[in-house]
Amino acid sequence: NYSNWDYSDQGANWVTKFKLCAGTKQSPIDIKAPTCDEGLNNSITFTNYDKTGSSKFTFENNGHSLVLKAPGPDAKVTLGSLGTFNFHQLHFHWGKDDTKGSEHLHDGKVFPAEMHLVHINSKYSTFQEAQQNADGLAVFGVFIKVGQAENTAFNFLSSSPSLIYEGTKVNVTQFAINTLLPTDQTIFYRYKGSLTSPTCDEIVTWTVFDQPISLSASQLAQFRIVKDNHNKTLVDNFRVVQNLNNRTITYWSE
Ligand code: SG4
Ligand code: ZN
Repeated sequence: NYSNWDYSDQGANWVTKFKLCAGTKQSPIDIKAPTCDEGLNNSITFTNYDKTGSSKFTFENNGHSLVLKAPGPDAKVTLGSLGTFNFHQLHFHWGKDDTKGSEHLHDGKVFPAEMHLVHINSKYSTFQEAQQNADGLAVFGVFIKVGQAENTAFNFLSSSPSLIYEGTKVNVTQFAINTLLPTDQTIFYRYKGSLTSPTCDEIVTWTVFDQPISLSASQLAQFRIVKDNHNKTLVDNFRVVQNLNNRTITYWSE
């Protein structure tokens, strides 16, 4: 299972136990907008992101995060010449309080939480196969800020009291995934990086949206009641930012 690493031992321990975590193309990073290259003629095409299915999502506590899993590869994204990627699951990273929680930073700014939508390259049939390849995954990152209003697209978070313990799960009626995204999905940053937790494989094309989404304070509180793989409150489940090294970030604004 997942109990052989913790967010609290990410300093020396991850690198000792999981060699890939010492790589030079690691995630997350601080996205410094002024240093980015300008991208051209690229767009994200969403398929079935607007569809409500008859099957169910499962929403589950895996001891490191809350994960909403798709029943099948219905929703997908095409990233121009990079190919088509099937939606697999989404999960969250959050802080103990609103001063921290996101994995990526935006010009040094941290957000209270971040949502990751994980997609598998359609040329691979399993996650394990994708994990062997540099073009295996496309993960979308969405910054989460605190807003006044409840975000009704995230009503499924209200089932977190049933997900206190690692391994617990509930069914959620399938809804259109695009309701979770920022209203403007045409402004984003892209770079090549890694999974942000062990085994830190450098297999991810990251797309981080410029616009944050909002959750209410009480919705953010719904993350902070669940417990981790040691039965401790699951908070601060984010990795610290990694060096950019010899990488470029590309910025798209239309
Ligand atoms: C968190 O540990 C999630 O719980 C994992 O989700 C996720 O693993 C991991 O972060 C790394 O993913 O998008 N942050 S990330 O780079 O998505 C994967 C599950 O294990 C493979 C389901
Ligand atoms: Zn993540």
